[in-house]
Amino acid sequence: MAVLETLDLYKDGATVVPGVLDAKMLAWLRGLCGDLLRKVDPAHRAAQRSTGSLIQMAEEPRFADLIALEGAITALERLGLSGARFSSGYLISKPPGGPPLFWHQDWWGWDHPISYERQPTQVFLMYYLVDTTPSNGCLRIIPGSHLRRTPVHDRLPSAHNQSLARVEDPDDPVYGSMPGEVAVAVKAGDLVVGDARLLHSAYANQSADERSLLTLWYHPAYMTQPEQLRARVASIMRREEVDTDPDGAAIGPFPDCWPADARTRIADVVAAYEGDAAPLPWNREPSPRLA
Ligand SMILES: O=C(O)CCC(=O)C(=O)O
Repeated sequence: MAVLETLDLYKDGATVVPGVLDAKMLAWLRGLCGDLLRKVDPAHRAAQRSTGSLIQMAEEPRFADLIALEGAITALERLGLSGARFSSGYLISKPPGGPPLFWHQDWWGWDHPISYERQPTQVFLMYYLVDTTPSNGCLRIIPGSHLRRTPVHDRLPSAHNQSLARVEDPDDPVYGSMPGEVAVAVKAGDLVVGDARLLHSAYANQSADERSLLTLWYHPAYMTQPEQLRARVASIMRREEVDTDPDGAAIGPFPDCWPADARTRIADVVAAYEGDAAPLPWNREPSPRLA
């Protein structure tokens, strides 16, 4: 498999910013995530074999310091992504022996013309808590697939579904190698920034250790994004998306469900919306309109 030495966010759809988490923050996050993962229900693990267990950050106010992390906001600014606001995040853990993640892209706003512009409207910030390689389940991407339709788009079903998450058919090509794939191996504490439109996936975890990842969604230039988009983003953040996020309703509206001190720490970075525009319709079908 190919490994590119450097990745460009705009050209390739993702990039790596080294060492954004210092040793102290990394150790603290490993402790916190280890505690949370010990409580994961085995039934959830079975239902989420491909993705790995998913724990919403909205469930744990101690993630406030990561959501508002200055080093990450500065890294985004240096990448030309100022004014980014947070909507949601997950602790994703792939246990030893965990299968590959299915190929997918995460953008849901394909009905809006902004989806076809070079500047991303939604990016993931991924922090792996261990060094990653293709042997323990590192990220893999199809460079350029955020802006350009590729043969891989035509081989994929529409986004996530339960059968894919359970790996009911391990021979489905959606888990396999794809033409043009590139491995994104990182050091623990590096930050991977990626465009939500990018086709990506992760290798199987063939190691003896858990491969944990904290992934957070941010929306650059949020206050100048179209109102319909902001209305949808804010509704995702408040966990109102019961169709697409069945666990969300149980947690309660975010960030209101957090204690006041944690809410204060993230106040400047949350994707609030007070207007009355109708939310943009949810459409995760990778668009045939891509060039
Ligand atoms: O588990 C990984 O490495 C990638 C996770 C991912 O693709 C996602 O959160 O959309």
